[in-house]
This record gives sequence, C-alpha cells and structure tokens, in this order.
Amino acid sequence: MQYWNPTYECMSRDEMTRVQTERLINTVKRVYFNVPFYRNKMQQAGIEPGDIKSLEDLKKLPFTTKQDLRDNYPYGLFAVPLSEIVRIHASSGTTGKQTVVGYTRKDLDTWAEVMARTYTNAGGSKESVIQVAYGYGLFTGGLGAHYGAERIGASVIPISGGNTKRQLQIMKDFGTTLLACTPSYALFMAEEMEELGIKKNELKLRAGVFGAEPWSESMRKEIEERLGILAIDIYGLSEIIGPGVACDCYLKNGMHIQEDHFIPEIIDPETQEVLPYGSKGELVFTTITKEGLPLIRYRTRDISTLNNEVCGCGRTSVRMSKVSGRSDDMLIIRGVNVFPSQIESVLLEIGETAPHYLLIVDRVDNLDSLEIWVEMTQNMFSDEVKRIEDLERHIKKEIEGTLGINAKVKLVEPKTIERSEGKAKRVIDKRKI
Ligand code: DLL
Repeated sequence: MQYWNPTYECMSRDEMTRVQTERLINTVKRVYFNVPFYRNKMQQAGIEPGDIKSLEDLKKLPFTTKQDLRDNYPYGLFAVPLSEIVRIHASSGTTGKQTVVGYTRKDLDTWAEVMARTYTNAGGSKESVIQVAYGYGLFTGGLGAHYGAERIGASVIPISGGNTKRQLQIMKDFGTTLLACTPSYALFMAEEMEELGIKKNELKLRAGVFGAEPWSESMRKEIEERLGILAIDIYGLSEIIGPGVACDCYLKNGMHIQEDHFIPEIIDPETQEVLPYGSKGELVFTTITKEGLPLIRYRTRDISTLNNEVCGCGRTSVRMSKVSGRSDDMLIIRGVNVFPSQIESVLLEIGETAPHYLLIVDRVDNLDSLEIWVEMTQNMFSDEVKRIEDLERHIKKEIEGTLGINAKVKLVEPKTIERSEGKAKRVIDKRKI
C-alpha cells in the first residue's frame, strides 16, 4: 500500500485549509478556556478566541517556548484533568527539570496514526517485521515507534536500544524487514555487522526509519549502501507528539508534515517574523488535534525550510527540509538532548572546580562521544593525582545521574580553556554529519 490515509495525505489544499481552520478555531477555544497560561497570554495580547477565524489569524497568537513548559512544570499546560491523561513522557530540559508531556487516549491514537503513515512511507505493511531500537521509557522514540508499528499490523520486536550484537542476531534470526533507531545507531550496527562478518544479503532488512537527531544526505547514502536499505528520515519532538510529526516518502525529497494534526510555520528566530515558503528559519508548530497538551505556535528551535509544492509521490502536504541546525545551543548526543547549561549546573553544584568548562563532542566509530574539560582551581592544581582522579570520577557520575549520558571528564590546568570577551565558547562539535 502506498498511503496509509490518502484522505488526509493527498487532500487538496482548499480542503486541508478548511480542516486546519476548523481545528485551529477549536484548539484556540480549548486552550483559552482550559489553560490559564494561554488565557493570560492571549488577554495580555488583547486577543479573544473569536478573533481567530482563519489560518491567516494564526500569526496574531503568541508563541510558546520550552521555557513556558518549564515554568509550568510538570502539568501546568495540560488542557485536561490528569484523570484523562493515560501516558506521560518527558525529555530533558535545563537545570535537571524535564519537559513533561501528557497524552489522552485520543492523543495516543493520533500518534499511532501518524507513525502508521511513517512506516507506510517506508514501505512497511502488516507483512513487515519491525525492530524498534529506539530507547523505550520516558523518551518518546521507543513507544512512539512501537504503537505505530502495531497500528499497521506489523510484527513488532520491542528490543529498545543497546546490546548491538544481540540486535544483529535478532535481526538475522527473526527476519527483521524494517529498523527504527537513530541514524548514528544504524551506522554503528552496520559497522558491527561488518566486524561480525554478517553480510547484508543474509538479512531481510528493506528499510529504516531514522531520526531523533540531525543527519546529512551523505550519512543517508552511507547507511543505505552499507545496510542495503531505503533510509527514511523521521522528525518529531516530544512537545508536539513525539516521532511522526513529519517523515520522508520514498522520494526522500523533504519530510511530509502531518498537516491535518500540526500546522507548520517558519519564522526568523531573531525578529520572530513569519517567513514565506522556501526561506530558511526556525520551525514553529501549532497542534490542532491534541487534547492533553495542545501547543500554540511552539518554537522548536530547529532550523529548516518549508516547501509547499505537491510531491511526486502524490501527497499534497507541505514538506520540511532536513533539520540543518538549531537556533539555541541544544546538542543531541546519542539521541539525548543536552544543553550546556545542564552540565554547567552539575559542575556548579559540585563546586570544587573553576567555573570554566568546555564540551568536546565527536563521533568515534559512528557513535557520539562527549568529553568535558573542567578547569581546576589553583589550590587543587597542586593536589595529589588521586584526589584529582576522584573528582573526575565524581563529576562523571553526577553527569550520568542527572543527564543520563556517559561523558569523559578531564580536569585541566588553570587557564587552559580559552577565555572569550563576548559569548563564551562552551562547545566544540567535531562531528561531521
Ligand atoms: O527525538 C522524537 C523522535 C524520536 C523523533 C524518534 C524521531 C525519531 P525529543 O527527545 O523531544 O523527541 O527531541 C526533539 O530532536 O527538536 C530536533 O532537534 C531533534 N530531532 C528529532 N528528529 C530529528 C530529525 C524526539 N529527523 C528534537 N532530524 C527536535 C534532525 C531531529 N533532528
């Protein structure tokens, strides 16, 4: 089957505008009456729900940011009572506070629907055997990919991330046809495969849906060649629903946005002005069917461009280009979102080092690595080696406990880290993706 839901995926622009307008009007009413945060924001901007009559009016509405979610942690932006929420996920935020998202039963249904479209785009069907190697847990990757795979009737292998040898053994023995994981993990699997002497023609793998982190066209080519598959890019973020907000079709010419659920805009991140199709800028989404956590004009911080030309695959949805960067300093390390400020607050909390640090991110053997350089104080510099090593271990453990990432910590001599007169350079990203 080529489409999962042709009614919506191939809808005419006029019809889509009608659907979006009706859903937008309802969403605005719902947040105004159910979420004090939105009511206050709209009142401050002098807007009432009745002012929103068309898609053109969207730009009158104020933006929502990750900070707003943090300020209303954990449930303050939910538009339904907690008794209606059937699932909670979370993704990392600064200073240890997670961004918490909640789903009603209908939201889970919507999520499975958009993920079903994603798999269908990748050639998946009820005949597929889908290995879900995204992490299961608070991260939306695992369970999001899981329920979408069940929705299309595929046989799902909920293996989660890690244990690569076992992944490959299962892939071979269980006849996996479709792999869902981060692109860097896919490449790592390809490498392990070669090391273990498994040939790609011994596998039944046909396609992969890869996302949760930025990756380039050259990385796509490499994955496709080494695994002998079609590699589909899948985009999403927890705040909007999780994976499935947009995905490639087999033409791989921009990701189709599931516009009957999410309205995209591109803005200039500095002036916040809405930019025309084709311009590069920050992606903004408004959810128009979500019940638990509807978000109005959510600033994703992801840099992309929108294309409204009808695709050769027949889908009429607006497409987004591969994410080319971020308009903030968030890093994605092995699929975990990390803000330098989170690391800074762990260091400050421990308080035994100087307040100068540098994060060195690299990709070794197709896996991201993080090294943290922290300056010692003058006093400590003269300390014995054992005490320094103990502190390195302590910092490493704290970082792992708070952020869930494995980092190499190196205490360096005072004044090693370059000082800056303007914005401090905290990150050296050596990854070539
Ligand atoms: O990463 C959801 C997801 C899971 C998407 C599995 C795709 C596959 P968060 O943890 O909230 O959610 O992180 C969202 O990850 O704002 C982007 O910066 C980045 N991101 C997600 N998909 C892509 C992609 C999930 N295909 C943040 N390309 C987003 C580039 C991506 N960046």
